[in-house]
Amino acid sequence: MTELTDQKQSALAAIKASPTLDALEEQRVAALGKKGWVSLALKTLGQMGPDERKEAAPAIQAVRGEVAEAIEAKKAKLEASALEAQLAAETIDLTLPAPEQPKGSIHPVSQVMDELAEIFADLGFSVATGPEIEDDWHNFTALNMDESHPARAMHDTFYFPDKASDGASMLLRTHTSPVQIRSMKEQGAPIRLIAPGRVYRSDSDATHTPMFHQVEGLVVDEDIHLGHLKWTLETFFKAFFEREDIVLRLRPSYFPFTEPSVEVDVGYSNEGDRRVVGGHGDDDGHDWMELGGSGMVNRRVLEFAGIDADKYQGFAFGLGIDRIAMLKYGMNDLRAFFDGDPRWLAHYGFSPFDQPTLSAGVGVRP
Ligand code: FA5
Repeated sequence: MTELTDQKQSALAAIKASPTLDALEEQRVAALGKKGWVSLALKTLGQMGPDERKEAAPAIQAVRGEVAEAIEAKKAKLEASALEAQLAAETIDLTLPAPEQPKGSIHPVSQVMDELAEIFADLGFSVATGPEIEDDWHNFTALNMDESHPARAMHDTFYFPDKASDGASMLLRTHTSPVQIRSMKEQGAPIRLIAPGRVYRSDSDATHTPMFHQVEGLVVDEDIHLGHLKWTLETFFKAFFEREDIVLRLRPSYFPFTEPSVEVDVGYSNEGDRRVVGGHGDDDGHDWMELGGSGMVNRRVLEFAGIDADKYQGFAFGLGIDRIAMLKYGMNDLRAFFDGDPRWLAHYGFSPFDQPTLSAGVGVRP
């Protein structure tokens, strides 16, 4: 026992004198480690008679407790002083001037989404959202594309391998049009909304990417006709591109969910390596760019969404947000939008402080 007391005294002294956490760990191993002197002392209990053990066991445990406690206390002390030293060494000089250029910028797609919302809010539209993981019924069937409809094949759909618990096929939505169905079912008519968001198709080249952005527009009310659609799109594009000489071409087209259907092209010219909107696409040096699809909502779609198609009519459109961003800000490759290259963002990005407003201009450059 006296030997143990001696060992304890010198261990406590060594612990107290440990200059670093590593030195302290060495002391811990020497005392409490598997082959440490405390552990060896505990092992001797097995060879003792019951009376001897009754006396020795609590004494050894007490030594063990005292050593462990001393180690913990010293450890806390060493850690606190290490933190103190770090804090003292890592000072920053608050008198240094702030960086001249603020870091970080808003992605052009986010900026354009804010611009869209600002312009359409002024026309009385609210903003709706829907899930990107969609079921077959909302993405296709309720939009008048039943399972055998050939238009389904044009969407290059990403399907999930497993079905939902109710047996529905699940997919990444191929357009924002399912938000039309969800919103009409929830709100009924009349309705006036836009729905911007991500959509997915298995498609890739300079003007197509597997993930891109669309903005859906939907207006359902009494006595709505194609003239309302044309006026809305023209008014929107003039505000968006901030010029009056925007010429739209509405081309007859086909979508299962609109009847009649029209594709929307805008006139532009090439100035250097930059496309600039404006003017008639058939003039010299001008051309047309397709920005989206639109039309009068097919009455079968209104019926699928539970709306009285004898009382209400509607128009809808779906525009490619990335395409209109390219046209407005003069970019020529859509794939760069999603490379995440900070140099591209530094060039095309927007200041976080530059919130689009109708009064200050929806497209102010940083
Ligand atoms: C549609 O997606 C219809 N839902 C649009 C619509 C809505 C029509 C409401 C009628 C009523 P479309 O597949 O043509 O239509 O796509 C619309 C626009 O999205 C295109 O004009 C184009 O600007 C853009 N777009 C389509 N595919 C891609 C892609 N892979 N990458 C980038 N933009 C794309």
